[in-house]
Amino acid sequence: MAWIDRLKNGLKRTRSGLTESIGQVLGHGGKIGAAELEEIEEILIAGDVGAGVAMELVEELAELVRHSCPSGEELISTLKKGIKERLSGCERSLALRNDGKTTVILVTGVNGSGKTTTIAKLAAHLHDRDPSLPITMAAADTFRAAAIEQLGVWAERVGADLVKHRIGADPSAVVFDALEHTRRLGGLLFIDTAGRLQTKHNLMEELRKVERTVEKRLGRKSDERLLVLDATTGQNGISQASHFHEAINLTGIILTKVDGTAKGGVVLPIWEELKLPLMYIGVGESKEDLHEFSADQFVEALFST
Ligand SMILES: Nc1nc2c(ncn2[C@@H]2O[C@H](COP(=O)(O)OP(=O)(O)O)[C@@H](O)[C@H]2O)c(=O)[nH]1
Ligand SMILES: [Mg+2]
Repeated sequence: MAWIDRLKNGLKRTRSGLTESIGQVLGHGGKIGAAELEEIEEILIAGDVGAGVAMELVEELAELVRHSCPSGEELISTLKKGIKERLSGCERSLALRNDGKTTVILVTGVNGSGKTTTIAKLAAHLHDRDPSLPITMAAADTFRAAAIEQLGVWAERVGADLVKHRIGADPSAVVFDALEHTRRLGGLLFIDTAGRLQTKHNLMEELRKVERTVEKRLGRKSDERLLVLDATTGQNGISQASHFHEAINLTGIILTKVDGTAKGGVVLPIWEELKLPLMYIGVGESKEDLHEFSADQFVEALFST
């Protein structure tokens, strides 16, 4: 299945909750008045686009209605344009080094958000693109034995090297060894981290320590510090993100499980509030379900019929 069809499929729930409801309000052929506009605002808010953005988008529709007698189609295209405008600038590709040094990609996020499987998918994509690229994975989620094993299985499938210690080991020590391993090898290093410790404070401290290890060893920060965000957590994810951002100064977001929610509109407040690039979007469990985010594709798929 082509990516665009997977994306459409993945956005099914958001489309039926958000887009189709709006279509019903706008498409009935009658006059669009205050009641209809208010209804649309409520639908947008329910789809997690955020109250501020919902109000602005509806204001643009109101403006159009004041000056002309637009068709439902015109109103929808105004809405699409408004959403695309607000997402503009949010896309960015993974920054791979081209100086022969290892590209270090630190992957963070709460438990179950999809860190480990996303690393596996990204590694598979990058391996497909350049099979000669050495890929290493560091099992810095030492909190659970299963986490180390899971990463090991993925590493083997992709043909990546795995650097691991025992359960309970210091994640920074794993990272130290992984940096040593990749020093001569170059290529890519994915650092898989824990999403849950005894407290949020401990988790953030641990991530800072991992980052300090990279800085000490390489004399620079990790090249990417990504947050894997589960779309089903909706707006809560944004406050989560700001904690991670505070701790390690994130460079980008990967939004997973968009297929599991009707609140895919959350991409708007993520970008509006965090101003962190939305790099990849995940709409399912297979490798093909993860793809670079495109605002244009996203909006078109969202409003497709
Ligand atoms: N439906 C769906 N499931 C996903 C997606 N991304 C990850 N998952 C699933 O989420 C679960 C937790 O993923 P995992 O990588 O172990 O999370 P971690 O705890 O952050 O490492 C796994 O069953 C993944 O297959 C996605 O985009 N859509
Ligand atoms: Mg994991």
